[in-house]
Amino acid sequence: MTNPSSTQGPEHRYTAQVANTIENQWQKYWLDNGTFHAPNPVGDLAPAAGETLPEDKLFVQDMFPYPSGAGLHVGHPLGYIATDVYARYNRMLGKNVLHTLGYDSFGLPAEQYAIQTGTHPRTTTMANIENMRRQLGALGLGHDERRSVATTDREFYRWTQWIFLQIYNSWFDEDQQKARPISELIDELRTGSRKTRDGRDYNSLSPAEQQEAVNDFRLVYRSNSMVNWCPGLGTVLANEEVTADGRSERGNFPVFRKKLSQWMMRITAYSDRLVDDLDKLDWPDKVKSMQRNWIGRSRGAEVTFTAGDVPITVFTTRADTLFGATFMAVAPEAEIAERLVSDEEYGADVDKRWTMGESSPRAALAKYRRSIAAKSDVERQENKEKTGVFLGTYATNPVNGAQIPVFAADYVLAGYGTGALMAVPAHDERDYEFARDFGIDIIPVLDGDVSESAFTEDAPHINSANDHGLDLDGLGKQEAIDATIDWLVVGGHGVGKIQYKLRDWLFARQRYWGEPFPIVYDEDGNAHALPEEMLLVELPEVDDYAPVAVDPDDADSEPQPPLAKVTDWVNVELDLGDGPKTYKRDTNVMPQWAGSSWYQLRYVDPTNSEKFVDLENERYWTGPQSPGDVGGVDLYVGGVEHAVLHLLYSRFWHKVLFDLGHVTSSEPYRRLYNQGYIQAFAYTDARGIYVPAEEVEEKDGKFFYQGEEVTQEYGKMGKSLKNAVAPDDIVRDFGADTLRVYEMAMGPLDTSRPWATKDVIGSHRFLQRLWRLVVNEETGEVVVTDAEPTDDDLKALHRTIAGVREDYAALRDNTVVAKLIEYVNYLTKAYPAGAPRVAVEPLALMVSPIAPHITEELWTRLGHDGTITFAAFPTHEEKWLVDDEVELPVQINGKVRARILVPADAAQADIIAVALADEKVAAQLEGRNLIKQIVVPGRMVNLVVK
Ligand code: ANZ
Repeated sequence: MTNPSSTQGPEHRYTAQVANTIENQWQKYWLDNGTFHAPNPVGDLAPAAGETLPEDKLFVQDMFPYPSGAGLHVGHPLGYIATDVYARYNRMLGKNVLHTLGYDSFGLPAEQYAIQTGTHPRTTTMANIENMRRQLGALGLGHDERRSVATTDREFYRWTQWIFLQIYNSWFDEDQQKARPISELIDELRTGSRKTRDGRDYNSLSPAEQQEAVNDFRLVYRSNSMVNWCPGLGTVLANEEVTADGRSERGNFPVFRKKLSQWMMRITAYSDRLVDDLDKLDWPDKVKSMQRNWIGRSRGAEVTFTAGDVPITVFTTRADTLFGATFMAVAPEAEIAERLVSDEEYGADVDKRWTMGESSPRAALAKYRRSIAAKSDVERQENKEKTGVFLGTYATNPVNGAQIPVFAADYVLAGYGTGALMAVPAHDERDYEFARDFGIDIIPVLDGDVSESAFTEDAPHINSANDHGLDLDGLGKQEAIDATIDWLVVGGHGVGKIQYKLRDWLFARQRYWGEPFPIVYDEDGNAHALPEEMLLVELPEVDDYAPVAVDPDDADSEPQPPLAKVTDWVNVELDLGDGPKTYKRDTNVMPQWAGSSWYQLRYVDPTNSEKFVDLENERYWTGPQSPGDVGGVDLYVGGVEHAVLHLLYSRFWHKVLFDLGHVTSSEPYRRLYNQGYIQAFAYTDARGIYVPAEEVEEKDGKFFYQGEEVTQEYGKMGKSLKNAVAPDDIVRDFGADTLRVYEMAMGPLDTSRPWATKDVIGSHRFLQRLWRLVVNEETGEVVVTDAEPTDDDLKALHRTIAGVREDYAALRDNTVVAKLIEYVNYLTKAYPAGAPRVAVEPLALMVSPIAPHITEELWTRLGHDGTITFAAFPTHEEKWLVDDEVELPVQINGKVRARILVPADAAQADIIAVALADEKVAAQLEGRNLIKQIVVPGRMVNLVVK
């Protein structure tokens, strides 16, 4: 679609061509003059001599993009434009505004591309960044380009490795609830004021054992953990990357659950702080609750049952339902299953559904384990069909001595709680399904109906008393839980306990395009962290980026990362304090989340070669603003899809850095805003193949492509859906300002909306009208006059100012545009031949955050020097906001019977007079006595009659 106004009309009309010329000029001006350079308190970016640092500052940040080769479509910059508008508005309020955009440039796509083509990922990544910079640059985003970093920059990932070392060299002190340097731990272990994890005396250990004892505390540690191993891709995968049928989302290879030694980060140490500090953040409730659920703190109890002489401890949030526990279940792979499984044959009376057709529990357990090996946790939790085998063992319920069967069942997760549960089918849905399928008793202990499904609501307890002092009958939930836990504690059967769903962070990937670990191994295989001075550990150049290929179906294979092949890099001679020795480098790389876990801090001090960020710069930009404030970036805008992983990891890293005294803020992002998405229609033909959306025509509610009817669907925009619209094309056909206005006007920023190229012209026409208020389209002359504005003008102006100020501050740019359109229309109608300058200049200022280029141009034409960027945003005068007349409801005996219009400053007596004269009021009063008349100023008139 082209813009008709770009080719026709008077010479000085605002056309796409004019827009493009102006836009290029001003973008060059901004760059040449460093217009968006925000000064720092200290260091390279400190103000030049004679300049001062504004006290008031604002740090605005976007979730940075992955520089994909596909380039941008018009949906991508929605959030970037909104933050730019907000940043520009705040510059006009006199604030020092930090706004830039970096690139999250490590990661799989560049590496996959390298594997296919042999091009180095750095080459493709840099080219993609260049292309994105060009595309975004054309939109006039006011970024401080000096602060734009890429996570693949050597000067960036040096510090990512440095932060890794900080975390590695720390431990979490439970008593102080904070990270402390590992050296302080060693002191405490030596003096005996702290015990090793296994309780042994530190000083009696061998040096290797001491090392081990210290490693047990580190915030980074190696663990043998269950991972999703995908031999076909040669790497382990996150749960999210595995499909429901146990295959890799990319490549569709089999994925196996396997125990592998992996680097982990102890994020779970921070569970409580990560939950509790959410209350201090200005974030969408939805995101907060997603984080709460992800961390999943449950308060409950651990209860110990006994099976012969084997104790089975379970975690339960409902200790009060103990009398309804009719079986127990353990995770099939848990070690406890091994200890519980009976070596006897199944008795003849054992239900056939319980045995998988085997004659002994041991054989049944082995068979069962094989059948579930490939399932992920998510799948196991969700699977509707409950499966399991009887272990041939019975356990004693501590409250009533009942003998209940113990099963291995895969809906029990090995990694949660104790890996064992007491099943209360009457009141737990999963237990109910299992009991129903396996023919186990369902005993209600809450007064509700359990004939069809579990009763999970609150109700008084029933069937819940024993002869040993526990009587819950009639009690409500919390009282009963408290009473049960007290009883269990006294009898030594249990303790109160808090559980978390959060797991430690698997921090290693067997890939190439990521940050190498600053870790080496000595001859005995002991890991050593490199000293800071040995950073950067540069990613070596290789010819072959692929992981060593292994048989995709070989579950017993081990990952062999691409870096393992670079032997002259892997083997190094280093002096780590005890003379030169040969070491082997760790060949894993960090996950893509690493760089994004701290990039906001590098924006603050991008060129600092001494520190990752200077504390004084950090304090200025992200330090706490008031007592109790957690600090952080003032506004962070991005998609809700990052609600957990990225935003949890960055909070974790930030808190460690805070604990160690490297930053003054205890949270990375004070305020978070999730923008919606620009969506689009896509069309498929009869074969289900996408056809180019822009060539589809609509006739009577049906859609046609080259004469054939096609089907419309609505959703994402993307190259593969053939419905992507490139910002470049819209900029070419209408100008960047039009694109900006259109995207901001489409709807509230936090909702998703459909793109419609045909509607873009509306935004363009608005800018043309704005242009005409300053420039005569025929002659090019400036048309504003020195006439005095009328009262009506001033009212319209000041109302607009007051409204848009509020809207800009609240990121309601769509209503800003609506108000500005109204004001432009008002002036256009009132002054066909030229409006008063004092009514037009504030308009240019108000539009400039959204449409910066055209307003720079108009500002110059109106006779101002330099950029509009720092011109003061207009302020309103209160008196123009007061209405001359107000409408008041008239209530008679509490019911509104009429509405009257009175002068805003009318006296009470006059208001009553107007009210009584009103026809409807008069009709109501007829034949009755008025006994009371009250005027609530500005609000209403109240009459009482009898
Ligand atoms: C008895 C009971 C009765 C339970 C009842 C719930 C309802 P949240 O709240 O998510 O923390 N559970 C314990 N360990 C488990 C494991 N390893 N895998 C799967 N489920 C496990 O969940 C805690 C509840 O989940 C616990 O409380 C336990 O079932 C189950 F009416 O115990 B409950």
